[in-house]
This record gives sequence, C-alpha cells and structure tokens, in this order.
Amino acid sequence: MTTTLRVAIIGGGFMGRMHAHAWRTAPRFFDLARTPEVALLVGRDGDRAAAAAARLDVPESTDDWREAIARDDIDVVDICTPGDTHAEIALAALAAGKHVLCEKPLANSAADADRMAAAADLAAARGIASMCGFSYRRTPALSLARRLVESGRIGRIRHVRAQYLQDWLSDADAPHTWRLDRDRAGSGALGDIGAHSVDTAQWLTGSWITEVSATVRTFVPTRPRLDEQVGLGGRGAADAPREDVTVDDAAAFTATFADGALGVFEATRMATGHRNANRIELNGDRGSLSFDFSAMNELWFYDATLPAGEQGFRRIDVTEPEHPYAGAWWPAGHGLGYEHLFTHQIVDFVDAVTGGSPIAPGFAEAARVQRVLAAVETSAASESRRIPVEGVL
Ligand code: SOE
Repeated sequence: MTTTLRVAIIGGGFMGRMHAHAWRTAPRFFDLARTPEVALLVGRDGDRAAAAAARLDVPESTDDWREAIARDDIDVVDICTPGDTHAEIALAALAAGKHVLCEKPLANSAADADRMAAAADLAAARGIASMCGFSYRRTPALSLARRLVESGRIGRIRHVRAQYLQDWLSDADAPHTWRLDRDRAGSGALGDIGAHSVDTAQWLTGSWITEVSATVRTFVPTRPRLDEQVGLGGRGAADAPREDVTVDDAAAFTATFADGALGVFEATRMATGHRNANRIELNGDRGSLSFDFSAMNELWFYDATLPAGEQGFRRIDVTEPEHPYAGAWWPAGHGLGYEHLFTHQIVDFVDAVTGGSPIAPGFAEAARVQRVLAAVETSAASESRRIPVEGVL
C-alpha cells in the first residue's frame, strides 16, 4: 500500500495535458513509492480549465494558481505555464513546502533562475524537491548515451554538435503565439528548444559551457493574430491584424566546454521539413555517439577501439529490457514515443521526492542552462563579435 502524492498542474495547454497523462501513466507501468493523483488543474481561463480538467479526468479546476499553493492537500505543484510566471509560482510553492516540477526553460532570465535555485536549495534542506523538466534526458537512447560516456566508451570528448530543428514557424503566416513574445517566453527558438540542446550537451558530457559566440535571427518580424490558440503552427488569415515577433526565430552559436571540448549549436523553428529533429553528436578520442529524436529509439555508436576493418557506425536499437526505462514497457523492439519521456520524468521525480535518487536536473543545474542562454543573447547583441569579410560586396 503506498500513500498518494497529490498534484496540482498549473497550465492546461500542450504541456499541461502531457504532464497530466504522464502522472496518470507512471504508476501503471513503474513501481513508485507514492502513487500520484492529479487533484487540481489550473488555467488562466476558468471555463477552459474546467473543460480540460473534465477531459483529463482531473476532479477540480480553478483559474487561480494561488489556490494550489494555499491548499494543504496538495503535495506537488507542477508548473506548465509560459516562462514569465515560473519564478513567481515556484517561489510561492517552495515557500509553502510544496515539491515543484517546473517546465523548461527554468525562467525568462538568469536572475530569476538564480533566485529559484537559491529557494530550491533552502527548500531541499527541509526535504522539498524541485526539478526542471528537461524531458529529453529521459529518452532511453540518450540515457544509454550517458552511460556509455560515463563508462569511457568514447573517451575524451572533443566535439559536441547539437541541432534542434523544427519547422512550425516556416510559413510567414503561421500565427502569433505567446512563444513569439519576449515578455512571456523570454526568448524564441533559443530558450524553447535550444535550451534542451544545452541541457543535453552539458549532462551528456558532464562538463559546463564556459564561453559562447552567437548569432540570432528573426526572419519574420510580424505574424497574424489568432484569437484561439491552436498549438504549434497553422495559418492565420491573410487580413488578420499582425503582431510583432519579439524573439529569435533561429539561434546559432559555438561553445567552449570546461573540459576543452568545442561545441556547435543550432536551434530553429524554421527548418522546413524538420518537425522535431533534436539531434546531438559527440566525438571522443575513443569513439562517437549520434542521436536524432526523429528516430528516437536508435542510438548510433562508433567504436574507434575496434580493429581496423571492423569499425563503422552501428545502430543500437534502444528497445531492449537492458536499456534505461525500456524494460517497464513493451517487449523488445516495440519502441517508445514522445509521451514516454514525460512519464519517465514523473518516475524520476517521484523517486527523488521519496528519497531515492538525487533530483536531476535540479533548479541550480537548470539555472546554469539559463546563464548559457543569457550569454548567447549578449554575444549575439554585441557588434564587436562580428567581423566583416573584406572585399566580398
Ligand atoms: C515547441 O517548440 C515544443 O513544444 C517545445 O516547447 C518542447 O520543449 C519540445 O519538446 C517540443 O517542441
């Protein structure tokens, strides 16, 4: 008999629904020390929150997140709102003794992220856990990659090559959303998806990024307003009023890691044809690893220690019971999808809450990602970083 862990989800959009599904699914496939129960769904619009709650089978809903903090019967506050509200909600929740799971990026500024990390540190001393939702860490293939790096199978890492490519903003008439508003989202492709690459790269290599040199670009400066938000992509009416895009459409940067590795990063939501290609490749002096979320059940491994004539990239199908997380699901070879990352995240979060494995990534680690994002923006804004090529125009 396990005790329950009562959860309030703040935000009823794409991520709120995904988390609701994950909280429900986790105990059905994994043994958890406490059984999660989503008790409350919070949304900015009360009617929509009620409709989402009914659909997701959550017994109660409200339009006021402070209710979740004030209630004694809520153990966990799960923040799935745009970044501008993360700090305020997380700080209030931690002060009230709630465990906190917060979507990425942790905040809209490094200063807010640092305040959240400091509060999380204090709360940890009282047994309160806080985690940032960098869900891709919970991809079995990337977890396996981390194991291989940790056990030295690719040796000393020299190159990190990370691209996160999406295309839902390729159409210049794709509608405006909160993700294109700096005040709400903090930054554009950089914080939304580049943050995943930065987290994955630092986690896989076990090394921090210490320096960056960056360029960012906004290709489409205004977009049609849609009154009803439709998820990612779509098309606004040609005659709809247009709103300013105040974030980057794409970001590219080089990075130096503390252990000397050289990183090249690219994040864009305008790479036509790439729906969700979250890719990373590591080259070490004993081998390489390569991953693309478009084929998320595969990891490519090159072992440079094999005899000449036997070398070559080989595909590992990460669907065997020996692989991270995979054994809890289907028979070998049957494969997993995007939603499973979120279920694994809940499994690890509950484990950390109940005193199992240490929380990862905690707010302090997520705040380091935020500092990289801030450095990228500072570098991109700095004219002195741009050296014109002589004699070409
Ligand atoms: C939109 O770009 C988005 O939903 C991101 O916000 C998520 O973090 C990513 O996993 C999928 O794409």
